[in-house]
Amino acid sequence: MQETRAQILDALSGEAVSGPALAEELSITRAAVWKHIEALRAAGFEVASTENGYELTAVPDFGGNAVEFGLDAPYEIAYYDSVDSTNERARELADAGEENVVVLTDRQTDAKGRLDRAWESPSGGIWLSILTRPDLPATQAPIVTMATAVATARAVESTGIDAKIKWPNDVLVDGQKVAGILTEMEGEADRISWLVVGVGLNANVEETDLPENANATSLQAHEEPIDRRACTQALLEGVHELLQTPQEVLPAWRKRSSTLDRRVRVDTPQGEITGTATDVVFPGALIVETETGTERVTVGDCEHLRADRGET
Ligand code: BT5
Repeated sequence: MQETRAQILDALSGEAVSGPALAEELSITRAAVWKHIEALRAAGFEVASTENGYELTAVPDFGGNAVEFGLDAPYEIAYYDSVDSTNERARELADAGEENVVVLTDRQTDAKGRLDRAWESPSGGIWLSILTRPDLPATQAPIVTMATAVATARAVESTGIDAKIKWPNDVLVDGQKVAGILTEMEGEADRISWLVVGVGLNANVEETDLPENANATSLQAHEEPIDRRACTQALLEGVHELLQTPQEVLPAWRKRSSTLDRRVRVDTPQGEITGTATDVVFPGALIVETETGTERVTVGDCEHLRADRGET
């Protein structure tokens, strides 16, 4: 958001402030204050003119300005009403040298899941990609994905809904997928150049707009209405906070895991592994006890098996 407008919003967050007082505080003219207030109104902020001065009475429901306002994380928001894929936009920003930018949109027309699968993104979801340049070797990138899964689960919890995480990074509500994460990066083995972590969270979307046979759900199906602005802020703040304290990521992940202590079948590039998932270890590998020994799985699609029904 434009710097002076952000300062005006900050100033108005507590109490009403008069035009002259704002002008003095920000070292701008009264006419400039008026122009900025008009621009904020046009952007959806409700600023009342009272006898005590300007008063902020409402913030837009969603959008770049809404999410940036009051956000306690160092990310700039690049908002689109509609975009092909936020990960694609973020990759372009990475190529242009940007960092700490979040591409956010209301709907996507060509969004991606892992392994070239498609991701349905109707209007009303929280579809975003965080572009950072973490000071990590490429091999440790999965910890960023794990942190994002925890932050997404916590953001869901902030709406009053219980969330679990299925390895590696699906967020589930009542056993159904409510969010997915796609991490992409570029760099040398010893250092990541850029990393884009994309999150698709089915917030205010109809379940009927989600793919059939995908066991998908939306937050809206469990609790209404979902405050997308607050939920997005919680998610971004959670990611930022966890990346400062990486040692907290796996304990928080384990606490919400729906995979640990279960029979699983993991489809990996090296073949299928079946056994009991016993732990997750840095930077995000799943430990599976199989009949022939202990396996440490770093990538793959995981299926939970029902112990009581055999491995079908
Ligand atoms: C994922 O892939 O779960 C990662 C999804 C990442 C999407 C975000 S949205 C913002 C950013 N921009 C992008 O272009 N992508 C990221 P995967 O584990 O491969 O799951 C994909 C499968 O989930 C599909 O094959 C469907 O079966 C199912 N699916 C598709 N859309 C879904 C949805 N909205 N909710 C739940 N399941 C869905």
